[in-house]
Amino acid sequence: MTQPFDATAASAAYRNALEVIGAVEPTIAGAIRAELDDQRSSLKLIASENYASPATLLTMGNWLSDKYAEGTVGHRFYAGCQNVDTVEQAAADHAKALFDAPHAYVQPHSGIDANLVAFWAILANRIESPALAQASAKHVNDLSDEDWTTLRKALGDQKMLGMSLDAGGHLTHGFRPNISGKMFHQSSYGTDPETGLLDYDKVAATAREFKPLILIAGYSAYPRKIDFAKMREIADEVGATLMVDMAHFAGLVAGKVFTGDFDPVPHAHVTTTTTHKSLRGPRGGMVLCQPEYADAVDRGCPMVLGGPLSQVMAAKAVALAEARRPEFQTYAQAVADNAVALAEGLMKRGVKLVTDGTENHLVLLDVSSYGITGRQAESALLDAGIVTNRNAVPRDPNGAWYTSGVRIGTPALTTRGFGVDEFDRVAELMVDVLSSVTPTTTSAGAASKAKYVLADGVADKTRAASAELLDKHPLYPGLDLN
Ligand code: DSN
Repeated sequence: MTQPFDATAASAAYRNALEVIGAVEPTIAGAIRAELDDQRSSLKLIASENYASPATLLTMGNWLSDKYAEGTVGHRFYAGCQNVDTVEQAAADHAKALFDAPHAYVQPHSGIDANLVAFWAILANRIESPALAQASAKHVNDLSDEDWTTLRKALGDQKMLGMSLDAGGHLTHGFRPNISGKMFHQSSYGTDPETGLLDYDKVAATAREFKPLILIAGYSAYPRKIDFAKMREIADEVGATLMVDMAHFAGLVAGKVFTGDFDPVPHAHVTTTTTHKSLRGPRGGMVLCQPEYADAVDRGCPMVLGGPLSQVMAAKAVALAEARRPEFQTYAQAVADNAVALAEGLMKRGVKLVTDGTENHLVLLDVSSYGITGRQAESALLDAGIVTNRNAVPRDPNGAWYTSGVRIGTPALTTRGFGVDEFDRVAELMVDVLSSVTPTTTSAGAASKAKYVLADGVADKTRAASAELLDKHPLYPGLDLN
């Protein structure tokens, strides 16, 4: 499922690049080589990571990086941006075609940046404040103290409603330590305590009572799809703007696994995403929106973003071109099918999953029945060469640091070519490790939340079994740095 590439040409390109880099700073050339070895030899199950194609990766290492291009295509604050214009236009055109979106803004450097652009655009578009209108039209450096005082006052009265962090929402959806929780009065909707599923009637009831300016849908740890048509109905009923953060599942939208009511783009006023997770592009962000938000979205730089990273916009164009090929739809369907196989493989071996399954690319394990925390599970799995991340489960008694959960996903290993049988074997290996972990006891006699012992031989046995799977599906087949 790796994007096909010319291994001879890519090998020569990387060998030559590493020679040039190594002549200046061998430590860095060594770290780049070592990272490839590490990625090749571990079972990468982090739900938000993937393996971009050599074409996408190579696009980021060149002189486009040296060009400033604040502004938008054809309207730059710097001279000589004709090639960046070509790059940005190509990326936006691919994004619009891929997602059937009226407008695309490809400058955000990350998902958080994309969300900030969206927040600002929604405020600028929805709030009838002369100060906001003036601020949108001004360079950020030209805002007076008086402008900012008025803005803060106007912003302080606006409200955002998003999924709670605890239920799988993201920290930029109004979590207090994030700027979103400071810019807006915030409220959240959770999931049903029995099923773990989103209850749309409850979301509607909360929205009616809270009356948010922005209703956010999207998640980083909810293993189900969302009905965006229903979310739009709720937003319309209360006069909210529907913003969808599809960072995690953009690849499933691009690959036509999520269509109709489950495709956010036609239903949301503004859709944000990252480009590197299931979408398999470079690390970065993007905003798609309906025409009425386009002007305000395009003011993202310089309002909340620094100068665009032209080399990353170029890599977005390459990755989006790849995602427009029919093979990407096959890949996206395999990501979803593999997630079901992984979930079933875990459940049939006795693992408790949040929502008892999955409908997307991710699976959230509740490891408390093993008598361990998410942190102990994450560390023990890593000892055995299985890379995951700990994650809170709804109403987690261990909080967000130690947690009771482990979040895993299928995008990366599906790129390597793993299928349902291999994911069932991955489930078996994970269960072998989880059932061999014992928490150590603290000096006060309590079970530690961080320290543990993994039974002798389990790590080595798991690594050997993983190596068999990984050797069958090499990462970047034929790519040789020596
Ligand atoms: N870091 C991303 C994730 O892992 O979901 C989101 O911020």
